[in-house]
Amino acid sequence: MIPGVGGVPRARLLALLLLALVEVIARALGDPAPYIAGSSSTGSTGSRRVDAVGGALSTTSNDVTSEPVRHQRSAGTAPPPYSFHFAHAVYNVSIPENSIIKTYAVQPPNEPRMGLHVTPDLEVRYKIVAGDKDRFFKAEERAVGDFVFLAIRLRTNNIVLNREKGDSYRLEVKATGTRREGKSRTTLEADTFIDVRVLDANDLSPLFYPTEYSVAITEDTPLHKSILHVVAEDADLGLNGEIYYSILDETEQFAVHPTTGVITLTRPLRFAERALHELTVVANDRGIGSTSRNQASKARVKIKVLQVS
Ligand SMILES: [Ca+2]
Ligand SMILES: [Ca+2]
Repeated sequence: MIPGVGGVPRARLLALLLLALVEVIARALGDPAPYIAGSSSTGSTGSRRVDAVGGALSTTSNDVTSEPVRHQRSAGTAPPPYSFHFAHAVYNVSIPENSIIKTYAVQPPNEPRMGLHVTPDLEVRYKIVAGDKDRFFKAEERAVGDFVFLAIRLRTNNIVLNREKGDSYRLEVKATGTRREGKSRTTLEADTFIDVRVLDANDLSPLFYPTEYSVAITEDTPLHKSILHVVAEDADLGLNGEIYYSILDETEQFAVHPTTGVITLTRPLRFAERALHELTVVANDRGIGSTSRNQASKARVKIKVLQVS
């Protein structure tokens, strides 16, 4: 039997002891390490928290991960002060050439969103301050919650982006945040760069230069010998500018190499049968989605046959 102490009833003392025992068991089950390693007295609570901050941040236990927060708050650490800045120094966007007015440039997938975190009392404006001397682009702001998105779009001035003239632009964008309190006004500023890549459209046709060719060869010219080299060019990018040559006329006498433009003899020549051959060579690009402006280009080729005595 446990006697009463200092006038405290025996039943109440028993209840208090039981409660203390339950608490010790509960702590030991929930977070056993400090109790195994250290003393079990209530004085160990402070050092237990320090242990959690110093060494147990990577664990997934709810008890342990909540400890650093309580510790930081008790130490009086304030959250970092608000800072008006872009999270990145450079952002990437792209836009197709020949896009119509007001077309928006788009970010590649998984890129960080462009814009600024703001406080509710800030009014934000974006402005392109450098890198756009032809005035193609406009910066726009769109506020969603506490984030003001930065969007880049084409102006309405009908100047058309031409990748063949300029395939990239580095825009410097300045953000201005204004805070009004009564008659006083505070202004904050931040800068970032936007790299704009202009995407190719297959808007050019191959062009022959020259457009007329003539050559004289003897009738005993060996088969598969190179006779002539025609050349066409297309300033588009990749397949849009890769050229495919073919002969328009039906002929078994000559062939043109599809990618080099070299014309070769494929049947023996006979001066007595034909002294002059005329061909039309066509150049197409290999791009898809050709526009109506994009047409095959043609060259005239004259091959004179010389008699062998
Ligand atoms: Ca082309
Ligand atoms: Ca193009």
